[in-house]
Amino acid sequence: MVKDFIEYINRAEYLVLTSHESPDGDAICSELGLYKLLVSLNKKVIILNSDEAEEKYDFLNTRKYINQINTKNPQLPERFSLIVMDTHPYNIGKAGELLRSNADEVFVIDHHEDSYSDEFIGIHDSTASSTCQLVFQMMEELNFKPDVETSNALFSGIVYDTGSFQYKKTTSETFRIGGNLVENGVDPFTIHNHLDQSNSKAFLVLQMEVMKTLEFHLNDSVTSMTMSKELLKKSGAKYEEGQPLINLPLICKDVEISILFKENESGVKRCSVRSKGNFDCFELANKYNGGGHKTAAGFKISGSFEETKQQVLEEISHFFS
Ligand SMILES: [Mn+2]
Repeated sequence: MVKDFIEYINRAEYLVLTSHESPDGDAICSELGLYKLLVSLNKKVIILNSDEAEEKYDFLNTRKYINQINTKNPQLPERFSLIVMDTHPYNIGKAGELLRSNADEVFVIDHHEDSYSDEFIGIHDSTASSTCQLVFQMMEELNFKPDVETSNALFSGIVYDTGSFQYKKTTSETFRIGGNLVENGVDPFTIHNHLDQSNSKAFLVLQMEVMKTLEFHLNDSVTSMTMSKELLKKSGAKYEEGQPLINLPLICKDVEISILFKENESGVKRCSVRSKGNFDCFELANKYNGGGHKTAAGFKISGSFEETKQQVLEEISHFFS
């Protein structure tokens, strides 16, 4: 798989790395990791996303390395080769049109379940815990040893996508890589402090407000919550900060599936679904042209929250019958 990657970057004059809308920990950190690898190979490379990275990732120097369309536009060459990370090339948000239409070629590095057509070459391993894991494996094959800054990023991305080495795709390989990164100088306690204990007050208020919307369905085995743009405004939190809230109801033993309806500042509505492992969230999201993994998936909504809620609960009810 690394052979394809090497051939791809050797053909490229200039590389642009991008990822999905509202980039999460794995998206940002895998970009940072690959950026460092490409720089070490003397490639011209830039990271350009549709949306800004959350503030809590500032300790990884995201402001220095990552650009955003509209707010922090970099000088792009006329033509370039694109690398899409942690998502499908059609899911890269408002930067998508510019990036796809000016890219000579597209390469994908991803671990989501989505099946890719032959349209795109890339590294796609849905058994990997995270895109950061795939990036680390590529580094190893290319004999690149990440420095502390890069190791901190990769470790953070893995921690984010595995729920601190606990979710379903966590394997001995994930721990081996985690161990390697700690040997490189990562301090897990410092990372925990940055990722889990550095949220804003607004996030805490948002959590309280979203929890007030909690409803139980199907004999308490399913919960739904709604994070509207009004709640974002009321709390002062940013949309991206609301991402972890979907996990809260899963602390309850009766709850198998958690659904979060969310709306960003500009009114784009999404539905996220999480399960404890028996219910296939990807299969559900796929019916609505979304994507993800078995235990975590999501899709965009065109109708109202209420309408989608009824449809989704109807779909899920078959699973419990
Ligand atoms: Mn990921």
